[in-house]
Amino acid sequence: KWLTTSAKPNIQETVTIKDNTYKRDDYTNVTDKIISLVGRNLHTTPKHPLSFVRQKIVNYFYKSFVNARGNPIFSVYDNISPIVTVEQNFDSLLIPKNHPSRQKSDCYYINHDNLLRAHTTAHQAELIRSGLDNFLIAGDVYRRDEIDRTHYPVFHQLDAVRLKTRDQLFPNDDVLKIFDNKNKTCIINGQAKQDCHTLEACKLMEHELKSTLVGLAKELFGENTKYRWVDTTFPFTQPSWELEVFHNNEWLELLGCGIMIQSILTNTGVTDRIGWAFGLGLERIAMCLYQIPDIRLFWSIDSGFLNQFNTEDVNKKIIYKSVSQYPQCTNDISFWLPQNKSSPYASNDFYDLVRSIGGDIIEQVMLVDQFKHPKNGKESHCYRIIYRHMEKTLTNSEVNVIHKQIETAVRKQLGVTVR
Ligand code: FA5
Ligand code: MG
Repeated sequence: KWLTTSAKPNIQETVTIKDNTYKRDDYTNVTDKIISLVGRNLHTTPKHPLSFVRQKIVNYFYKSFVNARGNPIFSVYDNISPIVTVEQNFDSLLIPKNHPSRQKSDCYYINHDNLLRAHTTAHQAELIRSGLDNFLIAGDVYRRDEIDRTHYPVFHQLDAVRLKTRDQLFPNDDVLKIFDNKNKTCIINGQAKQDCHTLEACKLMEHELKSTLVGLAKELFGENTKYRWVDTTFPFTQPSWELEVFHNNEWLELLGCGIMIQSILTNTGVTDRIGWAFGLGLERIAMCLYQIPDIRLFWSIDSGFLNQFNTEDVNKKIIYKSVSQYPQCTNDISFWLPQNKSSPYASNDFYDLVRSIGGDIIEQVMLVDQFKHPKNGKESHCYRIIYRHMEKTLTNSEVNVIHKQIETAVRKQLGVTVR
């Protein structure tokens, strides 16, 4: 008896995700609600809209890049565990130690060393090290963020990497080179190429990357799709761009991309290739393609949603028909923030708590008022919580029960004083 109890791990000191157990520490902020979503694999669920979008993109790459025998050259990884190390998610991509994307307020950390990946780019270095030149990675990614119709703490990304040797980049040419050590910084259209690359290698890669992605946008949204390139920066590419498409009268950011920073390749042992890479979000594309109004719907197990995608044909034109919009219920909550300087209050902690308790009936949480008392310096926040069920009308008393639970939980767990 004595033996069995002492051999059991203390539940409070560990986190268990998909049969793996991790030690908790002061970095642990992953919630039970989030853990419950690990392994749903919507991107590979048959007849799911996110799976259709993944298949359409994979098919486009299969047909666009073939070898001399007509076989696809891209391989696809869509089943890699989302539990990654800090090294995979950040260090291997040269993301600086003080970069905001590493903050506890933005990521779901399991502990100091492990987190739920914040992008599928987390796997690019290990796949390159394993010897691959052309691959796609699709998977679920986890970010602490605001709550509204286009943001959910779990969404899905698809990344691509393509590496080319000198001979592949400049076929039938003996003179042109990828690398040039003497070359100085060179600014093209406001963006510097990497010093180690020749201008012609960088430009040729940019051209293949951009024409591939414009081709993809047209494949998904139609030949007449309006698009534009926007300069941006990522720690792991240079130059870097975002592709935006014009949809429903607004510009929508589809993806980020660029020429891979050369030292990412040399760190994996690749010294003779130049690479391009991109990462896109599957939800945004699916929301446009099928006119799905709210990102929570992808998680619905209601037949009213799923039956509308009940087809074997990934290219079938489907327009989602709203199962009539059920009414919203709005309820505000105001509280004084704790004045503990060592663990400062973060809105994302509140958003997670609301999501943990209210689940998918939380449509949106807005910070509607902030106030600092002029005399005692105490700060208060007022949030508006919008409740709406996707499949039925919520009653006031149902909402009140949950709202009360939220009040109790914020008082206990965040140390605030509800006003
Ligand atoms: C990245 O995640 C980079 N890893 C992309 C990348 C890969 C750049 C390789 C260069 C080379 P970003 O955070 O911007 O970048 O996200 C990429 C795409 O994911 C966005 O363009 C968007 O389509 C989608 N996305 C980002 N955040 C969300 C969100 N909260 N909800 C839904 N989709 C999102
Ligand atoms: Mg972005």
